[in-house]
Parts: sequence; C-alpha cells; structure tokens
Amino acid sequence: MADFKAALKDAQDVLRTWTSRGLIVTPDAEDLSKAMSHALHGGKALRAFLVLESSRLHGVERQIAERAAFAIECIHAYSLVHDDLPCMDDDDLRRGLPTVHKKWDEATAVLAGDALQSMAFEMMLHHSMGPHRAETTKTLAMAARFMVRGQMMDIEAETASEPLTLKQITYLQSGKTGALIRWSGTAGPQLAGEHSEELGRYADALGLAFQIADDVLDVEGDEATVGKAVGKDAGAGKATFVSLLGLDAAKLRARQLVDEACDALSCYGEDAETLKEAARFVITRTH
Ligand code: GRG
Repeated sequence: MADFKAALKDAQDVLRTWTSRGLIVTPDAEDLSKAMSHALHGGKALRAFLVLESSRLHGVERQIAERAAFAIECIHAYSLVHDDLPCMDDDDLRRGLPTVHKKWDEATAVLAGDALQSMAFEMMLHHSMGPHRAETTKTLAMAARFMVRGQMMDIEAETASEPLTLKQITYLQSGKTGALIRWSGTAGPQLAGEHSEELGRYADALGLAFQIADDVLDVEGDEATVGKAVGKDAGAGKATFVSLLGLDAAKLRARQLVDEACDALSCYGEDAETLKEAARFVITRTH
C-alpha cells in the first residue's frame, strides 16, 4: 500500500498547489474565491491520482497531467457543493467541515460550483495542454453532463412509483459516480492522443466498486469517520446496491469488481501496481 499512499498524497499536494495558484485567498479576499478554495479542500484526491497515474503510464508531460488532475477535482468539487444544497441532498457536513452553503449561503454555493466548473475548462484548454487538449476537454464535458444526468435520474427515482432495479441503479451510478472516474482513469491515454481499452475497463470496474463501497459506508460507517451524514439512503427508502443485493452480496460484488479492475491492467505489467493498490483501497476505505 506504500506506493499508493505516497501517490495519493502527491495528488493531494498537486491539488493544494494548483488551488493556491488558481485562487488568491487572502483574509480579505472575496467570498467566491474563499468558497471555491473551501470546496477544493480536504478530499482524498482519488480522481486527481487517477489522472496523474494514467498520465504517467502513457508518458504525458507532468505539467499537463497536473492541470488535468486539478481540472477533474474542480468538476468533482462543484458536483459535491451542488449536491449538498438544500434543493438536493441538503447536507450540513462534507469532509468533516461545514458545507459551502452552511459556511456562506446558498447563492454563494451555487456560484462557487458554477465557477469551479468554468475553471476546470479554463485549465483544460490552456495553450500548454498539448495537441490533444480539445478532444480530451470534450470528453470531460461529456462526462460532466453524464454525471448530471445520473443525478437527475436519482432525484426522479425519489418520487417514482417503483424502486429502481439493479440494472437501472447500475446505469444511474455509471453516470453519477462512474463518469468522472472513467474520465480520470483514461485521461492519460487521451492526453497522449492514444486509446486504452484496458484503462477504460479498469476505470469502469473501479467506479462501480467505489459506488458500492459508498453504499456500504452509508450503512456501516459513522459520521465522524466518513465526514458526512450516514444512513441517509436507508432513511429515505432509496434503492441502493446494499438494499437490492444485501450487505454481504454487495461487498462480494465490490471485491469481484476490484479483481476485474486489476485483471484489466495485465498489459501494463508491474507499472500498474499503484493503480491496482488504488482499486483495493477503494473498497476498504473508511471515508
Ligand atoms: C449535483 C451536478 C451534481 C452532481 C452530483 C457527485 C454527485 C453528483 C453527488 C454526490 C453524492 C455522492 C455522495 C455520491 C457518491 C459517490 C461520491 C461522488 C462520493 C464522494 O467522492 P469521494 O469519496 O470524495 O472521492 P472526496 O471527498 O474524497 O473527494
């Protein structure tokens, strides 16, 4: 686990560096920059890690990989800020800290999310991002839109007459959670102007395992460790992988997906060891 932990810490450092480069947050700075910076703070930086690692495997220049890693975390942070709003999940706590609308107000949270999304595209289209920046930015936009579609399906399911089936939940989550993870895991080859079926399969399996682990944490985790409210899905009577499969079968499915993710990487040999460790981490994480 040592390599993965170091690589994840590296991704967190990259995120911190680019946050302070992109946002001037002095004590008298405007609330928008402070709120954006707050939203980018304190996460695991798993998506940034996936961008950096898939970029390393495909020989992408470090500066390019770092910008793309920052961009995906901006999109991820925007989605969390908006997801926490009273009109969506209505959460007070995120990453163990007050959510943006609690620390400031709803208007600031909406605008901080909007500005984070814009900043992501600004980063991706910077002239230094190499010859494949336009195509890679287009797939990022598509992933962000698929995420929103997944969120919409999730909201619609709350008032539907029938609970979602396993097939429907799997599709919903492949958008809501999976789309950004898939983009992150394939960003390296995309930025290099290449294609990797193997990283695509790895990232798809990882994304689904990640979501199942999230559903398990909602049942088994405690608020202090997870850093956000737990038990919300069961409380709302929502269909999840745990409610549909049962706790043990959900955990088994997540383990199978991790095996599938690792198997997909065989063509990269020992070079992919850190990505394999990441897959194992995803289902053993406590937050
Ligand atoms: C509101 C546009 C919009 C989209 C919302 C991401 C999302 C879509 C909703 C978040 C709800 C949620 C908890 C989904 C489960 C998966 C997930 C994205 C968990 C958070 O990701 P982590 O654990 O977070 O990587 P950190 O804090 O480590 O960055």
